[in-house]
Amino acid sequence: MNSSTQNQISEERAEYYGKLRGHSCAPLWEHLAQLVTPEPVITAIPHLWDYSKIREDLLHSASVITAEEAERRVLMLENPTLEGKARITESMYAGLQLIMPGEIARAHRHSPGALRFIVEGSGGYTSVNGEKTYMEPGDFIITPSMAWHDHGNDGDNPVVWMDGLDLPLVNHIGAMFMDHYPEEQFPDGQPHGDSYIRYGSNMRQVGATPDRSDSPIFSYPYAKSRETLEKLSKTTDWDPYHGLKLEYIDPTTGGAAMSTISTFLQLLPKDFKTEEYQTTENTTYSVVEGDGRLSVKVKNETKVIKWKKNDVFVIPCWYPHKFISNSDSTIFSFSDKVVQTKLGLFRERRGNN
Ligand code: GTQ
Repeated sequence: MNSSTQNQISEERAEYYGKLRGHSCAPLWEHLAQLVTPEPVITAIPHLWDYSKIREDLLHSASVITAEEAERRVLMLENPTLEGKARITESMYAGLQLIMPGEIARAHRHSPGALRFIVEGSGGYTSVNGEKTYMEPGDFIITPSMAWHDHGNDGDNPVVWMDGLDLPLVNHIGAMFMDHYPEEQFPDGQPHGDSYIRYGSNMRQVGATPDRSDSPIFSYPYAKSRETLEKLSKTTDWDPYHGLKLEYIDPTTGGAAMSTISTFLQLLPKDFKTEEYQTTENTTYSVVEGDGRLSVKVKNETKVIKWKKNDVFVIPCWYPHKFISNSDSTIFSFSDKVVQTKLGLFRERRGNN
């Protein structure tokens, strides 16, 4: 084919494509290779937020805006490649929320589900449908889709937690709803700890059927989960890819505690090195105790990310990675695994073959 015939074809095609655009159509054959790829092509990158550095920015926010004015005074953690998109990974949102003593973040509800993972401070609480739950560092709290919730701080020091929401997923689908409660706070209903008493002892009242798709337990206290990890570590083999990793579950179903977000707490003992692992999960981590490194392959280069207490870091879909701990470490994490599993999309690769 000589070049003038080729030019003629491309001109002909360009004209044809232009006409297609006018009819809201497009030629798949020009896009197929970018659309359907042999392996995931991910924009988000592995990244770490150093808490010792952003803590100052976060505390500064208290002098810039009140919780009342902000409604939620949160620094969003945006993946560097997803700037302006309110995403820490393609599917999940994360932020650090600050409540100063005496402040109240007013009651609202929304279709995205949310979790809180407490980073520092005592005396903070979340009220979920009128059940007040006080929160301590390391506690994991659920505010299910469309549950009324407000936050406050009855203590003497700033309280900080990580918010994790399925906001990008809900936004993508479009099923976004939000209401403000007419009062600042939802009226007190059940006493503090009620849901834990009802559902936290592997028993339930005859005839009791929880009416939602998330765990009826709002709060999973760290003291209990940490003790479980400690005791299990004496009797259980270490998983070469995860150390000792426990998933928070809904005690009424045995499934994930939240319907759209998987949540985990894992223990890596001092000097533990995990084997290379790759997963379609998009995972956000919050370090509770200890320090170590993450070795992650980004386009054939190995990037080393150092993590320590209170840092947040992300490993998006399909980046091969290994953990190396310097000291006994516990790490909380949340991901979209439960959604991927329900859709039949979850994949993992253990080892490097
Ligand atoms: O606490 O309800 O980080 O609605 C983002 C949206 C927290 C919350 C966020 C929210 C909340």
